[in-house]
Amino acid sequence: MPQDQTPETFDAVIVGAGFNGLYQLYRLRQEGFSVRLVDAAARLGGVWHWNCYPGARVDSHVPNYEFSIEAVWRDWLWTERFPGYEELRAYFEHVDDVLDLSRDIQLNTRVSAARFDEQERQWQISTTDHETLQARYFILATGFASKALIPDIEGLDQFEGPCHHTARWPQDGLSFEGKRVGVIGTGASGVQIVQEAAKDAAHLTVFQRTPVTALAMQQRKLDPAELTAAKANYPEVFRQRNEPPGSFGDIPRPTDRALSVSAAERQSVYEAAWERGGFHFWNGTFADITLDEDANRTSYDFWRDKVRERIADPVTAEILAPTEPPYPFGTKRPSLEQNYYDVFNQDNVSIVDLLNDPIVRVGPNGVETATSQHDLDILVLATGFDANTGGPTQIDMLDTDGISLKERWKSGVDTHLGISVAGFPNLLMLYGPQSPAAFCNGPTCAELQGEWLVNLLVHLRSNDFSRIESSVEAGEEWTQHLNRYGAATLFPKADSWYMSANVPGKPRQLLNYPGSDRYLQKIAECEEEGYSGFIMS
Ligand code: NA7
Repeated sequence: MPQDQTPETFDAVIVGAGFNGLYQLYRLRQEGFSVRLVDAAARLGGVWHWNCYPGARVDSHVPNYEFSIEAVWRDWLWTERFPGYEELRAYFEHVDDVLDLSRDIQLNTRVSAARFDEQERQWQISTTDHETLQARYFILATGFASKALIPDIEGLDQFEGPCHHTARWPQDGLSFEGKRVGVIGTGASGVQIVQEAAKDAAHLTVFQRTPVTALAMQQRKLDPAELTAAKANYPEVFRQRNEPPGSFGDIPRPTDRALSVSAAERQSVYEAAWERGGFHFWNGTFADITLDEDANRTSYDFWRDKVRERIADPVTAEILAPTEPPYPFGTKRPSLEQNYYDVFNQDNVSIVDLLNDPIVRVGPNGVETATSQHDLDILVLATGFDANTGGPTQIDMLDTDGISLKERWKSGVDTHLGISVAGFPNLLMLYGPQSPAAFCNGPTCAELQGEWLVNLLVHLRSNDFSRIESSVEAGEEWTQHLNRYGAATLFPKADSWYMSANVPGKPRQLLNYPGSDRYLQKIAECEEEGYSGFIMS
């Protein structure tokens, strides 16, 4: 639309067509708000549009990673316990069909900037196509993994073959068959793509900086009859998921401490969790795994021994699963694997330990490390994200003093409840920095934090308020609370993206609230106190 025409005006503009943005659209519309949802991607699904590399799949098992809305789950059958990106994309189409969302969604549209008009109490939101939208409330549902992290490696742009970040994978695919493939990075994306590339690459070289503590996925095909029968219990499963402690309805929160039971009992708890697969081993063993170093060590040792028995070469085993923990178990996100450790026994797969043999540069033909040249046809960057803050700060937004959000957060993030930033009136975030985000299953958070936000907007409307802003003090208090809370855990001991430590120069700070139940309590208290920390007018 030409700039001189009057922009379309909405009660709310939402950015992001993942679980959070879609739920918010669905619910706000039900409450009678006019809403437009905008997403840069060509389809719904958020990360599942961008992450279409071979092997991309979710790490939450069925039925956790889906909406608890009966009209949506009733007729939807997953085929695998941990669905892959194609099936997830189909699920989002199903959600769209059932909830009739697309009529209020604008795809292929990237929001570039936003300014708050104090007079009108509205956000003016600009897109890269020079369109402007107006909205009273500007809601960011940009997720924690929307800005890919391209590593700063000398000569990376000189590489002559295809070179792609996993989250910017070509939508029409890329074959590894008969190619010499290099993968930099061994987080969840690296693990998944390595398993696929090992199948048909002529040679696969994995460049590992920090070992991942990948857990047995225990993937399996789902039988439609079995799944249909299981739905009889879905209301209860989702009730458990959506009530404290929440997150995964079928992983009961453990209460025992690891060292308060006998070694034999501990071993059997670990074995059982391992057999159940997925995050059971991370979240479902003992209460103090991410709190106490001695307890933590017992889980690391179990993991290490479990993994090492599958790796033939002792040197490779020490690189992949070192005798001493590289960081406390579980303080970097444990990926899920199917045959990750086995592929290193194949003749066509090798690993480079970057801690001892760092990358010096990338050249036209491959990667040069301190000791060797690795010739490659394809280079994969599985190097992760500018997590948590990358989404919001990609939008050029100014606070009431004219300072950009990016500038404001250069020295550290300061939000109220991970939802609002002082100086940015009527800007609200879902799944944002300093909320549980990556510690809370996406759809669960979308529904629980999402409902809270819907209530807030209804409250503002019924009180004839048109402006809401959190106070500076509330932001400082929340940051201190989160820092204190985090300091009582082992999370600060790892250089993880939870700690913002994966991006050079980013202030070290825990950006995900470790405890979705406690968080839910906090936002409920805020609401009960008439939205404490917020100034409404
Ligand atoms: P992650 O988990 O951030 O993994 C990124 C990997 O890339 C990790 O192994 C990093 O090593 C490595 N990395 C990053 N930069 C470099 C450079 N410059 N050189 C070598 N290696 C590097 O991202 P994923 O995409 O795998 O997963 C993200 C999450 O999204 C996932 O857990 C799901 O929850 C969804 P490091 O550990 O920093 O030493």
